[in-house]
Amino acid sequence: MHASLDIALAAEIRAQATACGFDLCRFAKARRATHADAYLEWVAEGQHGDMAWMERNQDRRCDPREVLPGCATVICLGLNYFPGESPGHDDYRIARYAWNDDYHDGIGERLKKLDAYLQTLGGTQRYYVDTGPVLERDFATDAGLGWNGKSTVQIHRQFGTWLFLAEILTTLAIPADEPFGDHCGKCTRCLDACPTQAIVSPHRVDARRCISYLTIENKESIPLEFRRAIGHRIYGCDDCLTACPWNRFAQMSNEIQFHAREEIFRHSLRDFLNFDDETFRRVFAKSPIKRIKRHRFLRNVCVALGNTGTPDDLPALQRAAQDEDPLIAEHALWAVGEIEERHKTSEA
Ligand code: B12
Ligand code: SF4
Ligand code: SF4
Repeated sequence: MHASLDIALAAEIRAQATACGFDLCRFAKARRATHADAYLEWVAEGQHGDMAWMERNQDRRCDPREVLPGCATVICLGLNYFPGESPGHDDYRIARYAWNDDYHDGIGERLKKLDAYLQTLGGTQRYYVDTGPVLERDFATDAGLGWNGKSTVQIHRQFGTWLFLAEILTTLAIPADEPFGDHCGKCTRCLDACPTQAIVSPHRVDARRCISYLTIENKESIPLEFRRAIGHRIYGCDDCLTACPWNRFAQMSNEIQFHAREEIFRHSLRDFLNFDDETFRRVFAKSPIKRIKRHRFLRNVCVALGNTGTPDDLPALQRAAQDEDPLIAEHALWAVGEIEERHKTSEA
């Protein structure tokens, strides 16, 4: 194809991506991921913890051409989800991406629309948001959709860290964009801010130490060594994001769907202990929090209560310590012990 036609095609696809509701659209050449070896090492060292799906399909994850034969371009898309500051009290913290609806649903719809358009151009596509076998941040970095911060979070000069990523693998050959370059400089704020020292070196997170992993992906008991550091975070963690100076440019997302849902912030930690399955499913309908189910959510609530609770919380926790779910019972018992110990120390 003639070069100017290529450029016109790229501009047209970008315009369609904007029309579908994406804030950013850049192009990377489909090839073996630049930092594929970093991923292979990460898995070989067991830093993915129990996320067994990160071990599978390694060839596919390292190279989009293994996912889509004939793949020529990775279309990298970004969506600003910044919902602003916490709408209510600070009794508990929830990672910003979970302040409202699950992004997988809304973004999936947009990708479908863009795919339909690309089909009219003769392209064959696969599209993903989060759950596909794609090293999303590596291709975003190649495409100049921001850069990969030392926290491993993808940062954009206009939106800071508050970006969801998605991509479309396509057989269409679209001219690749230039990388933006690394703009972290000498800063180490994210490494210093991490409560569990999970950013073990620049661009490397040991998921087993990360509060996002411990409170969301981890299905088991939370290891004792991390419980106090979790503080009052009950779902995910944003500390390496909020620490990032590039967020001074962050702007509220245009999507109301990502703004804080009041219902999620209306409760006290202790209230959550009274949630039965039905209440849990109603309050967290469409929210990503629903994904961890009541028992893992209450596990997290017990840890937060253990760290911040007072003797007034003891009766509710003692009841939870009798819960038929052993995960809840064990964490509630731990919380009782922590509050009693703090109380004894403060009385002495
Ligand atoms: C597994 C996973 C996790 C795990 C592991 C995180 C991790 N750092 O690996 C856990 C559960 C801990 C997690 C946490 C979070 N996650 Co997550 N997660 C993923 C997932 C599914 C795979 C990531 C992966 O492949 N990890 C393996 C490692 C090796 O890859 P990587 O961290 O992406 O690292 C790449 C780059 O760092 C680069 N690289 C490596 N070394 C170097 C060196 C240099 C110099 C450069 C330039 C690049 C570079 O190459 C690596 C391999 O490609 C992606 C979606 C996807 N399919 O990519 C979402 C994703 C990364 N998560 C996301 C989010 C929002 C989060 C949280 C912010 C949620 C929260 N608030 O609680 C935290 C952030 C924690 C953090 N510091 O990363 C977003 C991030 C968006 C963004 N702007 O970066 C993604 C992209 C989902 C999405 N589609 O939007 N996550
Ligand atoms: S999300 Fe929290 S625990 Fe995980 S690396 Fe960032 S600051 Fe550390
Ligand atoms: S806090 Fe500093 S080092 Fe970390 S990602 Fe942001 S700019 Fe880079």
